[in-house]
Amino acid sequence: MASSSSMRTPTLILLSLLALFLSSLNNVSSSLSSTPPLQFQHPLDPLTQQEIALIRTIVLTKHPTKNTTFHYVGLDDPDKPTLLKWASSSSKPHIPRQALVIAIVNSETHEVLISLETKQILSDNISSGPGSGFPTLTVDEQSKAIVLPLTYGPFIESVRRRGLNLSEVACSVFTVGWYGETNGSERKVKVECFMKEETVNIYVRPINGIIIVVHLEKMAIVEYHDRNIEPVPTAENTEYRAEHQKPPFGPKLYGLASFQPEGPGFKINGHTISWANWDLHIGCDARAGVIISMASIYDMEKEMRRSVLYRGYISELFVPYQDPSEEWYYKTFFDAGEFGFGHSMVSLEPLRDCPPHAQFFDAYFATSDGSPSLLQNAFCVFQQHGNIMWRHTESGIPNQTTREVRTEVSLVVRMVVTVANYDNIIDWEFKPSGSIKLTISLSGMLEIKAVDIKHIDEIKEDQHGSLVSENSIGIYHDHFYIYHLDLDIDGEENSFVKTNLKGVRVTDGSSKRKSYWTTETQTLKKESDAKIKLGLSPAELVAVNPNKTTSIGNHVGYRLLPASVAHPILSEDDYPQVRGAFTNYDVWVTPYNRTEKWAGGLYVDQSRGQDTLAVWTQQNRDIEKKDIVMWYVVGIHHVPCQEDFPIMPLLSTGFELRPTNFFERNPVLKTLSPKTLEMAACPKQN
Ligand SMILES: *[C@@H]1O[C@H](CO)[C@@H](O)[C@H](O)[C@H]1NC(C)=O
Ligand SMILES: *[C@@H]1O[C@H](CO)[C@@H](O)[C@H](O)[C@H]1NC(C)=O
Ligand SMILES: *[C@@H]1O[C@H](CO)[C@@H](O)[C@H](O)[C@H]1NC(C)=O
Ligand SMILES: *[C@@H]1O[C@H](CO)[C@@H](O)[C@H](O)[C@H]1NC(C)=O
Ligand SMILES: *[C@@H]1O[C@H](CO)[C@@H](O)[C@H](O)[C@H]1NC(C)=O
Ligand SMILES: *[C@@H]1O[C@H](CO)[C@@H](O)[C@H](O)[C@H]1NC(C)=O
Ligand SMILES: *[C@@H]1O[C@H](CO)[C@@H](O)[C@H](O)[C@H]1NC(C)=O
Ligand SMILES: [Cu+2]
Repeated sequence: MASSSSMRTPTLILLSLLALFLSSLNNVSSSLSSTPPLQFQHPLDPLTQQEIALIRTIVLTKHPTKNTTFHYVGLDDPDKPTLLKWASSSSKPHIPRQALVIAIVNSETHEVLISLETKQILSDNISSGPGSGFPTLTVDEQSKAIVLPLTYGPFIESVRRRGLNLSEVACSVFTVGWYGETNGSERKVKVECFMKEETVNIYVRPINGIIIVVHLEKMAIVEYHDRNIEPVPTAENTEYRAEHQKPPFGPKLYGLASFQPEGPGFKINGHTISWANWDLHIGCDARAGVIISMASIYDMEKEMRRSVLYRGYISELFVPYQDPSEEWYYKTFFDAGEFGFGHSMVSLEPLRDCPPHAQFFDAYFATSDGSPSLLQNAFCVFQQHGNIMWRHTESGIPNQTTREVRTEVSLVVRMVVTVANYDNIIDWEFKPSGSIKLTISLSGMLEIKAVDIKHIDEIKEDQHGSLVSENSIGIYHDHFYIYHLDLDIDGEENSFVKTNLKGVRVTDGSSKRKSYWTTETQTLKKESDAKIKLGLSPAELVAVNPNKTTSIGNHVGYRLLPASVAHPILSEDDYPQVRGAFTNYDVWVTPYNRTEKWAGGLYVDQSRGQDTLAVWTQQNRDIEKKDIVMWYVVGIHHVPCQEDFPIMPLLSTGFELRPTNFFERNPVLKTLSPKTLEMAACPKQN
């Protein structure tokens, strides 16, 4: 007895210590997981619950009808000069808050500007007529549209004819696009249905061959066709929920206990964050999702804070599918303008979507009746560990090996935007070296076309996609994200410099080499100079401050380190490409203009390409020594493969904004590696 209990006690102590440790971890993460109390209001802070409720009252007082629906409610951000003055003043004079509402009142689109101070409508304009496109769809009207087929006689008949169970049908809304119609248009969507029987992975079980058009103002089906073409793929092997999978599971992955001996590493004040040498503001908008503003970096050598990015966000996401058939041709989506990137944000799951110690932020958006709706854990902020910041091993000095390694820690802001089948994981990563790394990762489901083909040998004609499972074609498509990046490199007045790398042939016998390359620098003067297709000839693209140089004379700047290049392949005169003309170039530079926010236009649903970045830049304005905005397109051509089925592992791409002669030298030379503790291995509990 005595000997066995003395054997046992240390193990028990260890286990209870472990339990204590783990529960303290849980406490830390739960105490951090709610939005901190608002300590002060930054002029760019998102609308609060109370403000959205107030806006609703103000709008409905003017338009007291059940026919008023709210399609966008957001902060009307203050003028840039006003905001910069506010930021540089120590007294922080109050800036009156204003909101912009886009509402449809009796089928007319209103743009309502509201003062939240005086609680008054400052202006209420009706947007221009046919051809200008329609506002973002509301979640509410989509919810109403997707149940219409379930009580629609001809659809019930189509389902019965296919031998399907109507109770197992789930439908989804698709925008209709624009295909050259010149008369007026009405707000319509297409609805497509899927089988949810024996799976939650509805997108891989489409009921093909049916076209349903819903008129949104009438909220009724106005067009219906059934070509009754192909059988629905089976539910077999489509599940992704762990509890619906059969063993064996694997490969086994091992976890890591984590704690922060020195605290969280960042300071949060409302929506403003200070971390290491960075200060930034994180806003959140129904249309854009996360907006990074006024990111600045502290320069230890100059002993001053220096501006880098005034404002950055994803302005539009264009996803054209490549099947020209009657059932598919129209699938050319603009996820930000048609569905709202912010409205499509989803709650993040602690410890899975974001690591331990992440700080989560909630967001409020207006529903279609204008009332505020809470999205918990809308985005998160965390420190990312594990990479090397810089290193060297020096073995060239006899009898003296030198090794110097500095560990990197960076700050990540993350949101997930799920528009129907696809999940977009959007990261902003800030590094102590001054780099900002932007990563886009895709996950979720392919859009599947049902076919009567079980093996690639049976494919007789172009299926416009890849056979990814029996009876299932993953249709070819692209994802084009366009970032709005208002860089303010050490001040607003910037220029954009293109340094071409050009080959030189040695012809005079001066070298044993026959060729080499050198650089040729060009400051871009007009918008037309700055329409750049990457990958055709090598070039460095740098936003510089023409008035500021380093001590040895280089202009201070930030360089774009692009993602791998993917240009649109559609003809420029094809209707979707006219609407998505902002993808015709990879890089565009415009002079700052407060109204130029949405690269695909303010009203994108059924737009005709009249209000895109491609149109604005026809003004060919000066961009030299101006407050400039860089627009950068990140594209992915997606030829689906079997690994994308039934749900695709993350597919990532990204780019970097990197200081270039911004600092006098490596700015993290004297940044020491953080204290990292390696805990003794704890005994396994079993
Ligand atoms: C709603 O708008 C329609 C026209 O779009 C109009 O016929 C109807 O009377 C309106 N309903 C109300 C309650 O105002
Ligand atoms: C409404 O129109 C007026 C006059 O054209 C303009 O000054 C104002 O900015 C517009 N309001 C909005 C919200 O666009
Ligand atoms: C149809 O689906 C419903 C709901 O899942 C189920 O209760 C019902 O038994 C199904 N009917 C048939 C004929 O399979
Ligand atoms: C526009 O014209 C097409 C045919 O040219 C017609 O089918 C459609 O109904 C018209 N739309 C409207 C809103 O008048
Ligand atoms: C390096 O160390 C070895 C052994 O300690 C010694 O024999 C040798 O002379 C040293 N070389 C130099 C260059 O110092
Ligand atoms: C930039 O430099 C020029 C000439 O050195 C000067 O005239 C101008 O005011 C400066 N601009 C800014 C914004 O500092
Ligand atoms: C701002 O942009 C709009 C749209 O491109 C344009 O009509 C307007 O002239 C621009 N304003 C200025 C001051 O350039
Ligand atoms: Cu894809």
